[in-house]
Amino acid sequence: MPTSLAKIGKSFEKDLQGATDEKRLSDIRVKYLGKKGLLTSIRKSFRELSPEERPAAGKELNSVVSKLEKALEEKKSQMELEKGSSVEKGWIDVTLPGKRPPLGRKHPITQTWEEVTRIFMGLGFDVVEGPEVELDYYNFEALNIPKDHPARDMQDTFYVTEEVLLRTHTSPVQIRAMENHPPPISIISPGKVYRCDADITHSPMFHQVEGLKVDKNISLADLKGVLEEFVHQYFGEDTKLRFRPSFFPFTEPSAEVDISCVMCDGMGCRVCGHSGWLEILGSGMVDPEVYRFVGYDPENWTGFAFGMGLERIAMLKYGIDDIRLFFENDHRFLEQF
Ligand code: 2U9
Repeated sequence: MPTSLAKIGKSFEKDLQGATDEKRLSDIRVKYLGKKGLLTSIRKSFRELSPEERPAAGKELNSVVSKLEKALEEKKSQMELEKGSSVEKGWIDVTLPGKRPPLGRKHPITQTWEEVTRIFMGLGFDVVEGPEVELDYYNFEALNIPKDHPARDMQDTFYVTEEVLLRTHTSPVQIRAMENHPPPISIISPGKVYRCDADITHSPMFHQVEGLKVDKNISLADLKGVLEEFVHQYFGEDTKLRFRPSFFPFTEPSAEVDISCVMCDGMGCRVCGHSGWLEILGSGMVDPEVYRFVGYDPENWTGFAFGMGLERIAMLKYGIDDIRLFFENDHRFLEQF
């Protein structure tokens, strides 16, 4: 009898281990504990034992039945637990660091915008923004570019109506600011501008920062000082500047500013066309004619202005050779900033 019980116990353990679902568990219960089950048939066989033998045999059998019932209950609870979520199963270590979602970053032009405005704010300039859809008057007329002026051909303009257009530079922002504020004034105007032009260095929409400072006794020396400080902060302390005479209808005298090539340090390379210099911006003393449009007295006030393309200075700083990369939103490009 004990041998037979031991055998049944072993067989039960094996069956239980192999049970993967509740149906199988129920079959095992029937096989061992059911009406015609193995242990039930052993209990029936006790009739053949003598009255003295029966109590001990019964006790041993009851103990085995209890063990089997307990094992079946435990297995059932385990199965129910496994059916729940990972947290219910108790398998998750909630103290482990979570999965970090991939983080976005600022567009390189936004970063350039912020860096440039930070530098000029440090030099005492306020930041002013204005409309991208402008009147012909603010974009051209008040900047000393009348309708028949040849300078209008310099910029291919997107016109909305005869008098309304997409601004071709942020200069109208400065005109509006001067109209509303008496001198002295010291502002920069970053923003989107539009020109009908597209190739590897030109985009129909690009970003500019223009600056304007009008005060008593402002001279070219002030302009040079401010631009030198900007270039040193943005491109590096060792960068050299060169002022070349130029012409703009709204500044007189005018100068274009070159910096020593950031790629070859002025030695001459493919990027600077072997000249050692890169053109980065235009500038000059505000033409007294512009003051007439905004009601400033050119006898009392002088000032300087400058303008630069954000894409251009970012391309030079980071060695980017195609402006379209800024607008394609290819993550492989954007991720590098
Ligand atoms: C006022 C008076 C004068 C702003 C200026 C430039 C020279 C200039 C270009 C640089 C590259 C535009 O992005 S670009 O194509 N700009 O060369 N801009 S002076 O002069 C002003 C502005 C406002 C009232």
